[in-house]
Amino acid sequence: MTTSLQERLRGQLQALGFDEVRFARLPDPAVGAGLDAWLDAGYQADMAWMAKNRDKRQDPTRVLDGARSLILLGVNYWSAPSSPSAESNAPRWARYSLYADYHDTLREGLSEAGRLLEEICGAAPQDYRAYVDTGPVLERGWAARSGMGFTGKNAMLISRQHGNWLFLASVITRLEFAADPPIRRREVPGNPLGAQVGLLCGTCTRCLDACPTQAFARPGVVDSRRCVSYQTIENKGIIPRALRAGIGQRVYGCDVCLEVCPWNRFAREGRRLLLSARDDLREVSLADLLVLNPESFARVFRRTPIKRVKLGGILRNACIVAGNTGDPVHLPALVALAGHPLPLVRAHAVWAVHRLGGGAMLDGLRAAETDALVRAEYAAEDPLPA
Ligand code: B12
Repeated sequence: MTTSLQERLRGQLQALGFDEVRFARLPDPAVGAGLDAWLDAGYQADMAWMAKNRDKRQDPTRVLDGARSLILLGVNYWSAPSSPSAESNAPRWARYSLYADYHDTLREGLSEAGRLLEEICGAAPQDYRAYVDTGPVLERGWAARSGMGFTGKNAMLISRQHGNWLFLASVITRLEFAADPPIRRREVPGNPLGAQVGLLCGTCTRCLDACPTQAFARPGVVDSRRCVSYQTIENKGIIPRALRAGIGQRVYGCDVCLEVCPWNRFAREGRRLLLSARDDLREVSLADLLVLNPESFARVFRRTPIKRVKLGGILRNACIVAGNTGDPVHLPALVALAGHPLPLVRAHAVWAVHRLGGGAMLDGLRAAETDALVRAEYAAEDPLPA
């Protein structure tokens, strides 16, 4: 590709709403070097799909035969914090979830990107594949390789312009583009990820220290089993009792290791050309969440990423948050949830009721409980035979 065509493409993609547009050349085995160790340690928890396409994830040319380049795209989703909710125990949402589902909105941008590749660079539709999250591509590693930023000790791709508030997307293509250089190469001895982790972090360890569940196995390496983001979003089952207090008020995802990063001082409000804010979600109170039913769940969370955890998941998380408030005002709603049709919800409601000192309110339900997981929660609270 000539430099002028590559730069024209970059400019048009930026105009479309991609704040960062960078290029990398394939292959580069260094990018996938840490994946085996991560999977072998079991850090993917129950995300079996992470191990399934291991070879493809390590080498995008196995995803698209004859691929020569990757286009790495970043969308700034930072927006200044709005005034805090009047409710002191308001549920906290991962910042990214307060937008219409980025998988949908960025996908529209990616189909435009495909059209530009065809128009400007003469690509045929079979010459490229575009992904946001959805493909077996190590988006952060490749983004670091292309110099979009560096991999922080918090494992995030940190940009010097945007901090860690970038959504990433990628296009694998058979076209040949000139690679953008990584920020700087440096080996970090003893780090299994090899290159570059924490490159511009200096001695800062704020993210590692702030993690409420000690999820970092080492700098740059997240053990999903301990990560609040994994537990509240990806885990479909019981959340380990030992982690529940650390979840605090986080009802969906966790931004602690992002929020504390000093590089965010450079972040500026995004253009949001490819995003659609859902500020209405900030108004949803914990009390609202605890009485969600299938209809209200579908209505409130329509088109957001939160819908993926389904009603049972959000009620489960809300029970934990309610238990963590220490506020007995939530007891009536929690006792009602201890009789919910889903055992997953009942189990966490039982925990929360006990945590708020209302165990005696469950005597009738306890006697009638038949599900083994829920009975285990009763037994854990009160070791007398259930
Ligand atoms: C699985 C997954 C998770 C899992 C596991 C997280 C993890 N640390 O791997 C869970 C559910 C826990 C999770 C949580 C979150 N996630 Co997530 N997640 C993914 C997903 C689908 C795959 C990540 C993956 O491959 N992990 C495996 C490990 C081994 O890979 P890795 O950490 O990326 O490390 C590699 C590189 O860093 C590389 N490397 C490091 N430095 C360098 C330098 C050079 C030069 C080279 C060559 C290579 C290299 O070595 C490693 C191995 O190859 C990606 C989307 C995608 N397809 O990439 C989104 C993604 C990583 N998640 C994202 C987000 C936003 C989050 C959350 C912030 C959500 C939230 N608020 O709750 C948290 C953050 C947790 C954290 N600190 O990592 C964004 C990150 C954007 C960014 N700026 O970094 C992504 C890219 C989604 C997207 N399309 O925007 N996530």
